[in-house]
Amino acid sequence: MTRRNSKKRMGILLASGLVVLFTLLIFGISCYQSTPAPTPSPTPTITEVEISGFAFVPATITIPVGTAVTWFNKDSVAHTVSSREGVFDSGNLSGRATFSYTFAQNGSFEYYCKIHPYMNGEVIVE
Ligand SMILES: [Cu+2]
Repeated sequence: MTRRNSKKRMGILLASGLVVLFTLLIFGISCYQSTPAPTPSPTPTITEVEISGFAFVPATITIPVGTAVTWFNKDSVAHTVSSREGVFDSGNLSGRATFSYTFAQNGSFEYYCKIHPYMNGEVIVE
């Protein structure tokens, strides 16, 4: 083996090393650029219903089984949160008062205010 040959070898080694380095760099950049946009997190379950302006807001909510829902009476007058099937009934809920109920069964639960029967709401339990 001549001295020249070993120099050539060193050159090839260096060149291939550079190629590997360059490839890694390109790969790294492309990986960085192709990072997928973060998947939108699922909309959180609404478990709080406001009683505001003689209405349940939101009027309809969808929750998983076993979820507790809290109604918060933001009006200054009394309301009730009364299931149409008699599953739950808050009784008179004075202004600023809250009522909670845990839905252990799935189904659709319609409710209303006994004082103002035109106030309607629904809890869908999935
Ligand atoms: Cu009412």
